[in-house]
Amino acid sequence: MKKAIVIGMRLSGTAAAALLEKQGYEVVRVDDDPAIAPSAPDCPTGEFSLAVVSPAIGNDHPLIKEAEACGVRVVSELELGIQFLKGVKVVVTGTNGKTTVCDMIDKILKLSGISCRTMGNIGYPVSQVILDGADYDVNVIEASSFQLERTYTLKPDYAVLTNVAPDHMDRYPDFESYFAAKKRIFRLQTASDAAVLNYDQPLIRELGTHLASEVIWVSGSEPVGDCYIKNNAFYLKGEQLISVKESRLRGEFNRFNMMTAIDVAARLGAGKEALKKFVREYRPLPHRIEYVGVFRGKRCFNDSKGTNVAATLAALNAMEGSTALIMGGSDKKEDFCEFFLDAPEKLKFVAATGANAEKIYGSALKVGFNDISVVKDLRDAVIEAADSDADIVLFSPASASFDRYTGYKERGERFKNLISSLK
Ligand code: UMA
Repeated sequence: MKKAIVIGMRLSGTAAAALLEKQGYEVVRVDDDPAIAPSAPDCPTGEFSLAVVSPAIGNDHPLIKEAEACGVRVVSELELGIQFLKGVKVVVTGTNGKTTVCDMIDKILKLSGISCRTMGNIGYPVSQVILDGADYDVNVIEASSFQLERTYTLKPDYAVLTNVAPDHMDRYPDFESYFAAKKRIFRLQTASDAAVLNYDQPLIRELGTHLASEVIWVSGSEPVGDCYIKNNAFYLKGEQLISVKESRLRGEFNRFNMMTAIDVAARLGAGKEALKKFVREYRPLPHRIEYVGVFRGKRCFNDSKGTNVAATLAALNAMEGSTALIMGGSDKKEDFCEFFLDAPEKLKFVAATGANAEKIYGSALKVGFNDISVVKDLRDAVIEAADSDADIVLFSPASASFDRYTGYKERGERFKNLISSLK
């Protein structure tokens, strides 16, 4: 019997192991958390013909190194799952906005009566979709850089790169390595596939000049693609679709996300009425610049999904008034000096909390931003931010959540609970 090892046993690992068993493999499950599974296999690594790694497992993990040294094929969970996917593959990556763009494409296609489902980094492993046994005309796959590593057969019909900025610098030696993982999305594409690219980022514009795929540009500033904004209205193929004002989404980046989704969905058969309905009705996903109510007279926004500097700057720019920002969490080796230098004037106060709070504080002072304090926990941060002179409280950590929470969702729920329970 063929033998496989699965490393990391939460959502991805559990689904991958079950899928492998269905394919006739004897599966050994391992995890560094002893409460979940043994940390090492009970047989020599050379006995495995395949190793499947969960996204959280870094390349320097000893079991990966050992498997490679023994000549074992090592693949990501995404690579395992996609081999069995039928239907069109829309794969979305990028530093920020990828979950939103996937969700938007999915919503438009559903409004158009096209069978589809979202999967991947959005929270549902591709392997689990295969196990579920349902086929979709369109698979909308959110792919993180972690999942794109160790993919070898991924050939999306549409490969979307929303944007790129430093992130996960705790995992990659440098920005180039992170970007290289993202670029794997285009590796096997040919002229019959499409790359949907951000025209406004020079790095991505340059990338577009040497891809084999057809390039579809999306721009927030120039009408270079099929979908663009002119005179405050969304246009598609030269025809006015709907006024931008009919959408309730905040921030330029959200309009960019919408243009991306409209363009891709229209190519997949979405009708004009469905596109208009989408613009009118789409609401932001939880934890993304989510309005959560008023506390001590201040409007409060939960942006717990703001896990890197670029995302937090985008959230800050979307605020309509002077803002007190709550930030901090587990550190991803980002440069917070840059953050304070780039922050708009509306940033009036920062309450830093979490594992990297002192680092954020030091960076702020270093570049002359002095309206900052380090606080014990999120509760104190909410109180300090609300009692500051700013009109708005924004919780957008620019950091991962794993110092105190299981993920950005739990962190965002905690913030929302504080806003509703504190007096
Ligand atoms: N583990 C080890 N050794 C390690 C590291 C982790 O054994 O060195 C174990 C942990 O003990 C744990 C398991 O691995 O049991 C965790 O693996 P995982 O985090 O990969 O867990 P999953 O539940 O499979 O979640 C993953 C994605 N997680 C990450 O990329 C960190 C989820 O994205 C994704 O939704 C899910 O697969 C389904 O595809 C989350 C995420 O934070 C939302 N993504 C990052 C982001 O969006 O920035 C990339």
